[in-house]
Amino acid sequence: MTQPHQTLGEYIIENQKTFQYSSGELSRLINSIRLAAKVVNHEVNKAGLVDITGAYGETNVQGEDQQKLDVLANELFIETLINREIVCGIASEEEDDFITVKGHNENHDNKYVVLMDPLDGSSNIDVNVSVGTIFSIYRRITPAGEPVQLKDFLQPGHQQVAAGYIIYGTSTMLVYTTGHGVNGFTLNPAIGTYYLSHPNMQFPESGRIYSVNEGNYIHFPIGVKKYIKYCQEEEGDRPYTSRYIGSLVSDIHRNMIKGGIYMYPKSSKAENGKLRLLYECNPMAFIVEQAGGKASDGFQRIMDIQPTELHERVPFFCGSKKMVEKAEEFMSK
Ligand code: AHM
Ligand code: MG
Repeated sequence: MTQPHQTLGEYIIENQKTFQYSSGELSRLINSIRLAAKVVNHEVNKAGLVDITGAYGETNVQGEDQQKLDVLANELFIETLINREIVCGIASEEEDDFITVKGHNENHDNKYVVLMDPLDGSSNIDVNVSVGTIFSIYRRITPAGEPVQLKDFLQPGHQQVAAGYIIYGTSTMLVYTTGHGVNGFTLNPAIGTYYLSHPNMQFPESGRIYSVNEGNYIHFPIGVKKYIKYCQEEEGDRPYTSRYIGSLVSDIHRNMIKGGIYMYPKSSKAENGKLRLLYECNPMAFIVEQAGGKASDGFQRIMDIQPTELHERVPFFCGSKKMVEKAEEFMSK
């Protein structure tokens, strides 16, 4: 039962027994993400004070400008996970290839792999707009004891055992699921503790917000264009409100609380859209579905897609169930 002012630490311990395999390993893993997130939060918050923002001069594997805080967040999460010896592998949006991690006594006995986008929406940092961290956890499919392999990372999203995000916003929140609903914890920065502030988060079945980069409108498929026009029509509870931060975690977090749809469709400029299946879409899809929403590529469930490469991209539509269904209806025509 939820108690008032329950901390994340208490919640993790209390709910450990609900995991299918409750060896405590997953709890320790989530604990280390919680720790790294606090450090990243500290860095993000002081970004305006120290000369830490701005392009780092390198580009990441997708050829985009990488910013200093991306690099820092990436290092911090990887370091924490390696030091705690609780995963067998890590894949990150900021790394070309996956990282093999050795466990205690240099063995390969650990069971979990973590995939993450250490700092999503980082182009927003310079302008003091919310950014986020996204993580996704799977059990390895290759036998423990051997080094982790690519196939351990290329699992469809429905195999996730946990997923979550941290939103560095007006307050910092950690929202995650282990397949038993979604819970949100807010950081009290004065004492460095996360408290359960949003128990059992639920996506409203329908909503009145649509979130899409309309600057790409001309390049969208006809079905998407028609759905956007539908959102803007004067009828019933429409027109809907347009809200787009350009920071995936923030846009979805808001829509989960208020009701809405987030879209990053394919376009004539980018045939699979922009977002990455493994680091962004699958973890967000798991959370969205666990909160009663829906996530699709416009035609099929995101979490049923069999990944073929680490950095693959996929069109993404997620949010209130009825709204995503409506968008799919327009696309199927
Ligand atoms: P990033 O991983 O390089 O930060 O890109 C992902 C971000 C999402 O947070 C956001 O929803 C989207 O890119 C915005 O893209 P655009 O500027 O094309 O609308
Ligand atoms: Mg990203």
